[in-house]
Amino acid sequence: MTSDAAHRPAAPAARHATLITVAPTGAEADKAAVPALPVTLDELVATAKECQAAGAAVIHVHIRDDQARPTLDPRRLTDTVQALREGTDLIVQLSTGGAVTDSLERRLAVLDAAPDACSLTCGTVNFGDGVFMNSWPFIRELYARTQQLGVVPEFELFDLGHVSTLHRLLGDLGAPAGGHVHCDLVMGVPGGMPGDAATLVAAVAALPAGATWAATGIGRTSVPVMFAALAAGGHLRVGMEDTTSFARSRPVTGNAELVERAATLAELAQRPPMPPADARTMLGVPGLGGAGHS
Ligand code: KMH
Ligand code: ZN
Repeated sequence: MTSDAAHRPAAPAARHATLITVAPTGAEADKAAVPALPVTLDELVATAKECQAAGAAVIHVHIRDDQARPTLDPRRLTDTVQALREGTDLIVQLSTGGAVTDSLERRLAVLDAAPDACSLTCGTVNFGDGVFMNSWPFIRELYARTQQLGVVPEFELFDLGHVSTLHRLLGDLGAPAGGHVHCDLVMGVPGGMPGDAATLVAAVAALPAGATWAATGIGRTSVPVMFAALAAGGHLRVGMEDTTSFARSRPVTGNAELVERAATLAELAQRPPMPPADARTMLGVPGLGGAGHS
């Protein structure tokens, strides 16, 4: 299936640098089991600053409540966007996926916090023992809202069928806010596409023409997916949302070390980390004038 929605291809410079997204928290890891997980606003901002210094340009954000449980509380989301803008130059991408237990209304309302960007998953997927629900009407409604509000979506693709749905979405509703299509292949979720090079190449071949893409491998697929993505000319997402082990029997000590490793590999691939300002240009995210943006 193809889509011919006109959208802006990435500038050539995008091929010479690596966009690194950090996903520091997620909705699944348990703070009690993973003490290094950033769950408070202070912890999140501190992590964000470290990750920016290490080479990240985008932060994919899930937040927690006072008991460190995942939440989509509107006030907390707004405060989080503001604090990250004040403290960093990172593109603030709020998760609209939340946790598998979140209601669709709450997930749609995430956009009211006015982030720069948001995740937008293009289909339902088994997610461990749960089901991550993304029906076609929900995907359409969420996408239309991103267009109305000018929030730049990142299309999250957990399976090859999600790529077909992305084509359908662009064909029906046109180009995204910002004018450019950027995707994230989320690989190795139990229930989704496997995290290996052959699957990555197949998924990339099916993407809309001119789209840019990153990949992230869940758990032990993290490192092989990183190598495969760099070899295929893609960008990277890393973070404790996706893996809490740095290596076999070696827990992650903090998100910054995952970003540092990604940045090192990107340098070796001769595509060094992309600064946040260049990432804004590539993705079509407007610049901001806050304290973190001086
Ligand atoms: N926590 C997963 C159920 C997203 O952020 O948009 C969904 C997820 C995707 O993490
Ligand atoms: Zn997420």
